[in-house]
Amino acid sequence: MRPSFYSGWKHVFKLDPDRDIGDEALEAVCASGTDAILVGGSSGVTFDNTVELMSRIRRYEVPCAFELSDPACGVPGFDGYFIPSVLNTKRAEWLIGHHAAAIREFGHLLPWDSIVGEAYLVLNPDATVAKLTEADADISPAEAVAFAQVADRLWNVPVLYVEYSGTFGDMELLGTIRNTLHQAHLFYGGGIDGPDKAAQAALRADTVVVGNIIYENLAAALATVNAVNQAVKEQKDVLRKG
Ligand code: 1GP
Repeated sequence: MRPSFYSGWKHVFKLDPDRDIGDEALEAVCASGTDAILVGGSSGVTFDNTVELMSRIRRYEVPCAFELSDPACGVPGFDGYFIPSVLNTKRAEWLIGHHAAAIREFGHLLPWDSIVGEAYLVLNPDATVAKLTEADADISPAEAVAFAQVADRLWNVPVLYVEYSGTFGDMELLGTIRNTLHQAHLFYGGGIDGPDKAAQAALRADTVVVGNIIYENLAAALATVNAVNQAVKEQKDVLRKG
């Protein structure tokens, strides 16, 4: 059976171990009513800064998962682990090579019951993750949908993550991708700077990921929790009545 610890998440905050967050802000984030905290970052993530952030988040009841992209940062104690692959990378190691090498070495240590594969579709060429993985982010909507279908239909990935990190994405494309998905759970992240954009994304993705704005405008970040829940509720009401 696949792990499904993430299946009810509508809203998550993503915290970067390589960025500073004060105790008060962290408490506000963890007690905000978000469904989970996702720990991860594209650069500067180490075992030590991951342990430190996890132990601070662990003071609160909110579920906490980790995007594990470097086996050297395999910190135990999270509620779940996502192992990312980049669908549209030009370099095979970011799709499968690093994963195979890590499993060869550490596979016997991995808590498989709480590990989920996460297929990233990186669509902002300026994002750090796009540069790091040499993702071919300037692709047409039809190509993006095709990548999503490979992940969903051919590979049966549990999670498809449409990643626009740093900029707000094409909501029409996100909706199209969602409509083509057969089984994958859809994460959306990128450029959500307040309730309006959070609500738009919530109408199209299963889980909305809010990152950078936490560090820039905490009040706006916190307002996204209610916006997502409200949008999901209104959508359900419409579907029920229709
Ligand atoms: C980053 O998708 C997340 O991996 C969130 O993006 O930082 O732009 O909110 P932002």
